[in-house]
Amino acid sequence: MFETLSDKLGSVFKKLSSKGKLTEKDVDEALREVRLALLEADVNFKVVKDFVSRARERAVGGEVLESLAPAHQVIKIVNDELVVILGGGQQKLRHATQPPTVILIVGLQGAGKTTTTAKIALHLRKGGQRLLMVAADPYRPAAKDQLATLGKQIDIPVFAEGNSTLAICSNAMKRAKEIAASIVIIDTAGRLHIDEELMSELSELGKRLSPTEVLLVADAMTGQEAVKIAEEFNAAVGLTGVILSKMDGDARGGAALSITSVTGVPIKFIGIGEKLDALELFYPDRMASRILGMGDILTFIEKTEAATDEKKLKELERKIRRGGFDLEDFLEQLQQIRKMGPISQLMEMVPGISNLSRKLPQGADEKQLKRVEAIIFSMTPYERHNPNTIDGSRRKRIARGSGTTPQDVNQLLNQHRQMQKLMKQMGRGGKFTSMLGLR
Ligand SMILES: Nc1nc2c(ncn2[C@@H]2O[C@H](COP(=O)(O)OP(=O)(O)O)[C@@H](O)[C@H]2O)c(=O)[nH]1
Ligand SMILES: [Mg+2]
Repeated sequence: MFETLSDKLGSVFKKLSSKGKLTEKDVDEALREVRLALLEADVNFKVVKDFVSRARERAVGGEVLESLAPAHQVIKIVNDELVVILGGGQQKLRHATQPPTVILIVGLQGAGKTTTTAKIALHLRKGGQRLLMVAADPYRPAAKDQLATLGKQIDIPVFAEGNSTLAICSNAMKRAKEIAASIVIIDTAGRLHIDEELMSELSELGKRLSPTEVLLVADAMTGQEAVKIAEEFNAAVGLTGVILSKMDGDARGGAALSITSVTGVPIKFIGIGEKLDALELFYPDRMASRILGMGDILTFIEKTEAATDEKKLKELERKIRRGGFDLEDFLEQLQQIRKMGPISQLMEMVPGISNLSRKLPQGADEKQLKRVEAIIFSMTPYERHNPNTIDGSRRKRIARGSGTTPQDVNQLLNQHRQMQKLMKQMGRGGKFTSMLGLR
């Protein structure tokens, strides 16, 4: 899934990350390569064009270029925009207020409708629903047999009585009542190509049944053809969702990356194999990070964002400007950093911050942090606010209290002084937070 695109984007970002500071030209060049990669992945050209222009607009702003990790900011922007074209948030299946919920499955022959019908039934039964599957294809007896076989495999009833599509469906609704099914999934007949007859039959079915969901099953491997099919089905019968089947065999991903932007219809599931459990809910954000293969960096950016309390930062900035960054703040800062996970790992993830880490007190690792905490906890509040008053005898007392040596205490005081100086420098002009790349 998305292998080609992943590889291409990976090398674009690797090049970008190796640069450190970025110019507008660097960003443009990278985005040009992103554009090519998307086109090669068979993404709709209009979608690509909008994608690149939105990404560029966000990426060449001063804040990104001046941040300490501009390459990662650019990656984040590309990630965000991927999420947008993939549809934004996850779209759940709707349920009827008055059961049964009726799900109409439509699509061309061979797209995977029958298989997907059984997959969805299995998926919904896990959620505690009572299901009925309907083989609404009076033309091909084999279609009914296929669904019946799948039904047996997963022990879900299949209904197929009637001599027309409409008759089968209305009989099925009666049966659903009898067995108190909460969800009815209707597998309709397909055609090799879109034709008038199929469309008018489906649109008639839509009027009669007023289904809760009309889901198009489209073969992801057909790329832009799948997008075209989705447009036509949407115009004729009104889709509430798309299921992209055969994603497991699709290395490019053009259909997935275009279909929602072009049609406005969300992808609700993807099929990732022939087996009946090979169905996944579609999460645009997870898909984007899968494409970028940058889960770790995105996680880092998220963690920093989560661990950063905007109000506290503001307060800190004010203190720094006043030169009042005391040991209490020092401790709090360290704890904030610690919330983000193992420091060494975090520092490695972001080149900008790894530069900074060299300037931070040496050896700011987990063990050190614990010791620092112990030392500060052994101080009185007065001492924490006024570290300059800590003389030899106080040092000894604090060392004893924290199970450390007076040298350790001394070292901490030096580190604090160093950090205070550093922060005062960066605090000028309110640059402290952007220095950490947190904005
Ligand atoms: N690899 C793979 N094969 C699939 C997937 N979904 C369906 N298929 C296969 O596609 C073929 C056609 O599926 P079928 O459900 O009969 O399509 P229908 O004509 O639309 O009902 C079958 O061989 C399925 O096993 C999928 O997500 N991945
Ligand atoms: Mg079928």
